[in-house]
Amino acid sequence: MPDPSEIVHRTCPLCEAHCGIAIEVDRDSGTVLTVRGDEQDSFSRGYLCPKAYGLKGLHEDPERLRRPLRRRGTDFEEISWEEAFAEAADRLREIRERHAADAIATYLGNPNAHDLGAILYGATFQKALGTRWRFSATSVDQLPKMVASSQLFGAPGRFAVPDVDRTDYFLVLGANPVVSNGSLMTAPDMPGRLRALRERGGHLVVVDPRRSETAAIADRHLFIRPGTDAFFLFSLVQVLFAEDGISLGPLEERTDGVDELRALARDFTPEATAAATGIAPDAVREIARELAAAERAAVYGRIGTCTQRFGTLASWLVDVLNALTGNLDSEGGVCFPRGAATPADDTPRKTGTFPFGRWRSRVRGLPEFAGELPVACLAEEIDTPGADGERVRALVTVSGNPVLSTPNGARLARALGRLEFMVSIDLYLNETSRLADLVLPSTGHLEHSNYDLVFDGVSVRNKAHWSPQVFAPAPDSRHQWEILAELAGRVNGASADDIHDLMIGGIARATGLEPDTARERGPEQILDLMLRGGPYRLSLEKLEAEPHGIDLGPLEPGRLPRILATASGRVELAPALITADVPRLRAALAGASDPEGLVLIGRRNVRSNNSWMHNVRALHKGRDRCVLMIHPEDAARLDLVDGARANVTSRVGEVTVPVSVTARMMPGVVSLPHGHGQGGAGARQSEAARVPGVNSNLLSDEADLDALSGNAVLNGIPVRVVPAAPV
Ligand SMILES: Nc1nc2c(c(=O)[nH]1)N[C@H]1C(S)=C(S)[C@@H](COP(=O)(O)OP(=O)(O)OC[C@H]3O[C@@H](n4cnc5c(=O)[nH]c(N)nc54)[C@H](O)[C@@H]3O)O[C@H]1N2
Ligand SMILES: Nc1nc2c(c(=O)[nH]1)N[C@H]1C(S)=C(S)[C@@H](COP(=O)(O)OP(=O)(O)OC[C@H]3O[C@@H](n4cnc5c(=O)[nH]c(N)nc54)[C@H](O)[C@@H]3O)O[C@H]1N2
Ligand code: SF4
Ligand SMILES: [Mo]
Repeated sequence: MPDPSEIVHRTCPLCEAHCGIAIEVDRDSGTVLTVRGDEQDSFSRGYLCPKAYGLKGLHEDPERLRRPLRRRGTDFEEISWEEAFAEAADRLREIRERHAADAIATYLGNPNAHDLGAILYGATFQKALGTRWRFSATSVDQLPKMVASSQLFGAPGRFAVPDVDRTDYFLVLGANPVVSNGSLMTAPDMPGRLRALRERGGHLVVVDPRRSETAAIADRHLFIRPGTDAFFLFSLVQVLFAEDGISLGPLEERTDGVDELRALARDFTPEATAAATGIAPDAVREIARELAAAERAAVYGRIGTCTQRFGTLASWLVDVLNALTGNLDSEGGVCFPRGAATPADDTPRKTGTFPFGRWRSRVRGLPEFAGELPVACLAEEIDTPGADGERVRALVTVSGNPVLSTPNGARLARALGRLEFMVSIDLYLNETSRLADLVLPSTGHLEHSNYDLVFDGVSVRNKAHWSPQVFAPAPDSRHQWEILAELAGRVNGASADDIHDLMIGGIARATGLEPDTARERGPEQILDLMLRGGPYRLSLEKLEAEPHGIDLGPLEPGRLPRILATASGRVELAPALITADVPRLRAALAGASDPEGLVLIGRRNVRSNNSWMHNVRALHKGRDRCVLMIHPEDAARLDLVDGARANVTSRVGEVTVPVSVTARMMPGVVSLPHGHGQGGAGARQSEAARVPGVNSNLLSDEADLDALSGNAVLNGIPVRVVPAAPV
């Protein structure tokens, strides 16, 4: 008997690290035998985290949906794809005609960014609907960083990425890459890379209200009061100016706003901000001096610095510090990666002041950015009465679970129940899709090919890695891009092929190249054209020949002048949109928050991915991870002991959870992970629902935003904690 097992090499699509993996499969049974790290992948060198093995569980999960479902009362019935597409398109068209294009909202979740087909066709699908009411996980994530980049560098997607393999000094705020494996910083094996940094004599400094897994391996950890990073960062800037620590390096000639910054930072002395941040003035001065003295340093902030009240100011100040210390666009500092599927000529096609607030949400007047509105206002756009054409009546969710992932999930779930029509493109019947009229499941992660298009743009090394399909798709199934193309076509009386031809035509014109017609219509044909038109003149064929990926070298310093898209053609260190928010920060310093009150922050767990993958038993089993961490002094004051249950209340909701008493928390701060609370009538994830935990976004407040960007505040939520009544 021939051995039916075979090893397929590709990348793991589950998080931004995109580790190279070797999947051993049994072709006869269509099952995964093993998932290993690919030792020959020059980027990930065999690293993987426990989640990668979850690919097997996901592929084989009997509760993963394979066929379209239609709501029937409180349950669902399977229907054919033709019925599903016809019904979705008819209802959407009808709502658009009766009300307005803006009566249909869309919500794109995080996994879209990890799927080539979804990236390419998702944007086209949204355009085809013609709505301006577009929402996504961006506004519970990196929106502040995008607003900051748009003003500093002229483009929202130009992220300065830490050159982590060559830096000597790494200052990390509000990120826990040892667990999350890095974000807006694609770097497989962050634990190994941080170890290597220390082994070569470098320093890792972590600023976090919790002694996180990353803080635990750092040279220095500073507790910070949640939401006060902008104060701390401004103090660093103030010290740099006061002590002549500024040195912009080669970018000096291309940078504006330095004098304005000096003036803005003047009052934020370490003494003035210490009470708010909880960081002693001496510590601030030491860090400022170390940053200035380090040959090569990188400052990096992520979820904790974005999803807070001053998210944009904090994100901006992170890059300001990189610039002022000569580390922007510099080896071992922060750099701008160059993706293989980006235009070879990367001088910006459009320059100017990046637009902001071209339209506003109906109820609260929140600003549009890059074509989207903040998701914190989705519920009110549905549940607030309004005239025809003014109110959201229908919703399409694409790989998203906003009921668990966005603020005030309870209100959102109620609002979704009031829609005239809702479609969810999702792999599962979960807390969101269970409220839909139609659920359209796409093929599983191993049933389609992939390319990490988005994450090439934030990678700590330039590289290109093709991921072939591992298994043939289940019979009569549809890829995500096929679903999106079909719907995009049908709502406008066109075909999926028309949609594809339109897309590829655009890229052919931009690159001056002809598509490879030997390849079928679809994302592969489009990617091939993008690669051939890209800076390394690759092609899909060349990628297919390199199963362990192609290393395109370290980050290139000195790229920024060429790619700057600001109106001035210079780095705008003090852009008007952002500096206009500084008075709000100053006012907050004057009225510093109630030090007696507790505030809630979030965390991630290495065995799950936001709100999903909880149905994979191999990952989900074991102890309950949805516990409230609290400092011993706070626990004693509140009469809570380890393992006891507590009621946690915020302005908008209440949950009851077990507590874990630990000195790893800063006093006055409690931590609860997000992405838990699975279940609800109609949901079909029995393993997840076995130990569901609670939805931390029942506590996050849809009214509490980073006022500048509209991003949700998911860290620093005022809460009251009391012992729960015995059950
Ligand atoms: N309190 C709090 N809330 C948070 C955060 C936090 O730190 N604290 N983090 C925020 C962040 S950073 C993010 S990115 C968001 C995430 O928010 P979302 O993107 O809304 O939620 P996910 O939990 O990622 O859910 C992904 C959904 O996609 C489905 N899915 C997975 N893969 C595929 C696929 O290939 N095709 C299809 N069709 N469906 C698929 C899953 O079943 C699941 O329903 O959550 C945010 N919410
Ligand atoms: N295992 C696993 N990996 C993941 C995910 C997952 O759910 N599970 N999600 C993926 C996604 S979508 C993303 S966006 C990334 C996010 O990746 P990271 O940005 O690394 O996110 P977290 O792990 O939530 O770490 C945020 C840290 O900020 C701290 N923090 C909270 N509030 C503040 C504050 O006000 N100031 C400061 N300085 N710190 C604060 C928290 O204590 C926490 O340690 O992770 C990705 N990787
Ligand atoms: S860190 Fe884990 S989940 Fe992320 S890509 Fe690597 S193996 Fe996959
Ligand atoms: Mo995220």
